[in-house]
Amino acid sequence: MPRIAEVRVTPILISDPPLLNVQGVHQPYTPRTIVEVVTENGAMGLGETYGDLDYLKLAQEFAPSLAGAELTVNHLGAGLLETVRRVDVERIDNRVQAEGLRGARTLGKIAASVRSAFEVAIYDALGHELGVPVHALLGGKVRDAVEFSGYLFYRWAEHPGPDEPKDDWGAALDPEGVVAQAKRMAADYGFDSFKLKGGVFEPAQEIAAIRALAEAFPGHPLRLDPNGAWTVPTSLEVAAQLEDVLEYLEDPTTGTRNMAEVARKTSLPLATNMCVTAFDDIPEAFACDAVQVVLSDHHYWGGLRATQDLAAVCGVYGVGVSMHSNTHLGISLAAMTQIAATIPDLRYACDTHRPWQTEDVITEPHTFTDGRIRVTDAPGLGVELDRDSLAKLHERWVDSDVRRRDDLAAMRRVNPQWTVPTW
Ligand code: GKR
Ligand code: MG
Repeated sequence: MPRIAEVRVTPILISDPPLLNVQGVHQPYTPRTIVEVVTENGAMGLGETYGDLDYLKLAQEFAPSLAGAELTVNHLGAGLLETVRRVDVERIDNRVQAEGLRGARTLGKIAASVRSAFEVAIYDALGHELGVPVHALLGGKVRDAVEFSGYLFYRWAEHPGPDEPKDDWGAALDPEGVVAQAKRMAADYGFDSFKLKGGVFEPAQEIAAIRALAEAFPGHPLRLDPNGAWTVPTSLEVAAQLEDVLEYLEDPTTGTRNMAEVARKTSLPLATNMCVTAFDDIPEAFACDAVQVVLSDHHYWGGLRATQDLAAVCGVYGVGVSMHSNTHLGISLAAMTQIAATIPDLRYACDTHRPWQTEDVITEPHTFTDGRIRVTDAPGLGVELDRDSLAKLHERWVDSDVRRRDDLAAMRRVNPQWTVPTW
């Protein structure tokens, strides 16, 4: 087995458009962490995960311990858990801090998210050593292309500050704006299904937007995700009004009990990336049938193999599997595509933030055909690091004081009185 010679961890800041959600608005720049694993034979593997300070500190503390280790993934868990206990982790308020959009923060989940970047990088490096794609290391692909859904966001035309990144998507603040965004995504990327990030306006407005989408795209799978912004009665009201057009309703409310109550009283499947976000959450949630679809995410479930385990457990319980995404670059998209290619019963198109990120750290960012990404058989993840771009985005991180995603603070630049709404 080849050994690891060196591991590099690089924090970067990437530009992000002013996308709205229940906790505020995306900042002009958001952090990511890039991991490079180099083997003694010179093969290289890449990984990517959250860039918020706690994740970065943990990755930086842990990385040196891998030098000299075998290029395998099984030793990652224990070492990381031991390191995370040493790192001074900040307390956050899930309700108002963007991490809460992915469910409760625990030490285990921070470690899992960091682990995922090292695991992906090791699989990538191993793939290069052996000349095989990552999917082959995970048992092999069961499809040649992975379908993604278009991720629609209410958004402002631009960030409030001068000299902040701009794009040409324009504002989307009403049903017409949402439909125009979906039409452009369908034309440019061929997406067939759409997810609207809700929890931004009062539910009646978001119901109108979904209705407008259903009219513009008859029969296409649609999803609405307010990130737990609604009470149980509001969730039931929305579900009743959209039962005929939604493929699933994602995290209408927070907490397993509330989700279970909604699930009992609607025929719509409920999906989640907030209530079941770790293996520990599964027994209670599945026992009370709180969710019918779990959104996997190799970042916070702890990597590619954990995602396969999650899919297997869901299969046993008859719970569907789909895939969640957060702001990400091409290394993560390559990993998402490789793992999705290996999951037999992936019934739904995966989420991706891709249209919203225009910068990347790989030389050839992915393209979508008919809303799908072809599953490469090239060695590893099939992507190559763009060193100049990595250096430039790292330089931006060095020159900035942005060290975590903070949608609430970004919103308060415009409206200092703003608080997280509940309907
Ligand atoms: O990017 O604003 C966002 C999303 O709200 C993201 O943070 C969520 O984690 O996309 C995610 C979701 O499905 O909840
Ligand atoms: Mg969600």
